[in-house]
Amino acid sequence: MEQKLCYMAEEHLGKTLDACTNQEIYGLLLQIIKEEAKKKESMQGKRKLYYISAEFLIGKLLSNNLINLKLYDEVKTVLEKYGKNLSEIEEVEMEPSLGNGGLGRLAACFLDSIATLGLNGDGIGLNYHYGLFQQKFENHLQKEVPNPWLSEQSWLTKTDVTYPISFGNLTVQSRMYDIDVTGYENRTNKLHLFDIETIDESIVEDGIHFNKEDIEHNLTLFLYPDDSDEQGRLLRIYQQYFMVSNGARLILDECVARGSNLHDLHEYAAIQINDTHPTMVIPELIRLLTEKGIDMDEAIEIVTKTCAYTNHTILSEALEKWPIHYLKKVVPQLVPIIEILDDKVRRKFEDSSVYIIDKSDVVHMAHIDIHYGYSVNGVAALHTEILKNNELNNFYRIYPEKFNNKTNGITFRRWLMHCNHALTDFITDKIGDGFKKDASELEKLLAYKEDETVLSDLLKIKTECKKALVSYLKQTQGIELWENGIFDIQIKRLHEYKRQQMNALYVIYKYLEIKSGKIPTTPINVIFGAKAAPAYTIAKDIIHLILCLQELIQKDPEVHPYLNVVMVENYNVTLAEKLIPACDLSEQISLASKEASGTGNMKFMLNGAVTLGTMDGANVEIADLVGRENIYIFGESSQEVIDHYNKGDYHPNWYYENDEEVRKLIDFIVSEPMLAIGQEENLRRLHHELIHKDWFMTLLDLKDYMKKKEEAYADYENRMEWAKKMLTNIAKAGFFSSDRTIAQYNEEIWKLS
Ligand code: 26V
Repeated sequence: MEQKLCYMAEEHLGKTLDACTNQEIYGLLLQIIKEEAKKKESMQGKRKLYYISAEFLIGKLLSNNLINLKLYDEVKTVLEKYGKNLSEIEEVEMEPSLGNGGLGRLAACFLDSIATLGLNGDGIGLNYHYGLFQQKFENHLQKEVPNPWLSEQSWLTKTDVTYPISFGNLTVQSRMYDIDVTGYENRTNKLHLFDIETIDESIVEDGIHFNKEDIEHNLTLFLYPDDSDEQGRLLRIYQQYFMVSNGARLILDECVARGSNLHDLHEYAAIQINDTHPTMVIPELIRLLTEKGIDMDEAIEIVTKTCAYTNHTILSEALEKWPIHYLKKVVPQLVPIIEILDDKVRRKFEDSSVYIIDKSDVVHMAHIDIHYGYSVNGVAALHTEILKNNELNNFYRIYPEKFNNKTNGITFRRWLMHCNHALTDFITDKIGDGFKKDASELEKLLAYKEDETVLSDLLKIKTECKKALVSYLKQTQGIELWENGIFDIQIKRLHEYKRQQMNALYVIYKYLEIKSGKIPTTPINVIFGAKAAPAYTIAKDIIHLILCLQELIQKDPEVHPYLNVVMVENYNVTLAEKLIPACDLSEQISLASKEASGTGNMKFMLNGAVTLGTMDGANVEIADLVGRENIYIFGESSQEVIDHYNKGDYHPNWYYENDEEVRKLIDFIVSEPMLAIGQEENLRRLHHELIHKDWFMTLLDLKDYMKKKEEAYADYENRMEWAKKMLTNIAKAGFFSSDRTIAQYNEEIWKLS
């Protein structure tokens, strides 16, 4: 490696290695990694998986690829010899902005595990030039600006694959770009990202605004462009069809090249539809097959044997439905096919709730997936049960055999080996490195549960991670944290169901407590990270509340030494990698039944944080694994919550009127000191919302939450007992390796040969 790097520096840059800039070294490593990855490409496997997703939140790739190619230590040592620092070189890399939240990050973890397990499977998505917006804070408000992450030196490789893609009113020419997906000591797969060459970044002006009708120039500019108007919604359909039409053509071309006669397509391909955004791949494949001479009924059957659907949410606003006149405008060629698919359903079933096109002429995308796919899965045990028994019960009764659960997972390469070297070394030292390939081996750590030396070493590692975070945030965002304090962290998309507002109300409680002289034994850092969808008013008001509290507390010398509240700007994968290792208390406080799984909860657990959470999503499985003494559970159960919705008997006003303490916390939002810092309109709107609407029931669980959190903070003081909880959480995290999840997808859904 030393020779190679030195040679390349001379050859390409005419310099010695020590004279190269970090940017230049990054460029050299990029090239080396691409060469090494290429050596591990493989044609093995007849049936191939295609994972189609609107999002792939892959994070920076340099270290990840070095780890997976087993080059990390060697490269690091060589660079050190020449006075270079790998983590500084990492800072040069821009984080790809190809995802939004859990769904996109899951897709990235899955690609890593698919390659690691040696499975033949590629990702298919779009190459958004400005990705998801970049978040800025101005006057305590979120402002959105473009996120130009693409640069000259890039992991993308331009390919020769290009297709003409026709919409109702225009045809565009696509181009495929590939990113290598390196498996841990295994094969290299690909992430195929489609783009158009006529894209014009200069049409974006004033934040993230642009002409939404200028499809030839805007198609792949942004992930989830604002859909608060019709043009925005049409643009989403243009994007989705562009993604799946390219994907379908690629799949057919590849399968034919591998020997398929298309009648046997399902023997060559399994297509996993990641939520409903890629649903149009079903009618598109049917269309392409019939174009090639296969008759409609057979085409439908072939596609049904090939496609499988994953549901990631029960929130009705996220279950996509498109008025048929939108589809007629953007993709008229699909409309007759969707009508045939609907017609077949109507002939078979009387229950109109399972129709594809409803009586208002709206197309229910998930219904297409369920009728015309062979598998429907939820992403955690509880979520799948809710789908079967509530949300999708009418479908479950028709197709019980299609429904299955695949509890989510995370790749330990990124979420342990890359983001927490100290903990990885500590574990390796205790139980060997078998856990890197077989995560269940982490359980061996339980042998050290009573070993005080080991436990105090674990605490020391946590302290080191806190120090690293403190200095990183100081340097990059000018944020001050108490390194000797508790690190209480909530990082995830901002949504009312995730209840960041409940955490903020606790902050108010703590602020008032300290003001009244009740000083916490250990200083507390409450850290938030979250982007709100640009058109989601209340979510943005919650950000405003948190930023105002941040300032209020920072400027209050009575309180600030003991309580510190911060919201990191532009929360992304890179920040998550720094925040998670430093965390003591992991906030997973969604309203029970609403969080399909959560995957941050798993990352925190693996890094030795203890969860404070509701019995929701995968928290339920975490609680089962670690036992109630190693997790802080509060709040009403999913069944109780579902009953409240059914009966319509939750009235936040009741809590406000009848509980003086709750009223005090809520009224603080519009108190004088808050109004002196923030915008009256935003604070009043949120105040009103919490009292009169509160669709996600913040006040239902608030008191219980506050009590549990106090209990957790108190337990933190007994360091040895806390360290035992940490160790147990790490030891039991093995189940949440995405290698396990992917092995199950393969055994039960994909059956790749
Ligand atoms: C839906 C929509 C609807 C239109 C506006 C933009 C938009 C963006 C994303 C979505 C899909 C939401 C589904 C989602 O992200 N679900 C999350 O999936 C994670 C991985 O399975 C899971 O851990 C989280 O609990 C779940 O919320």
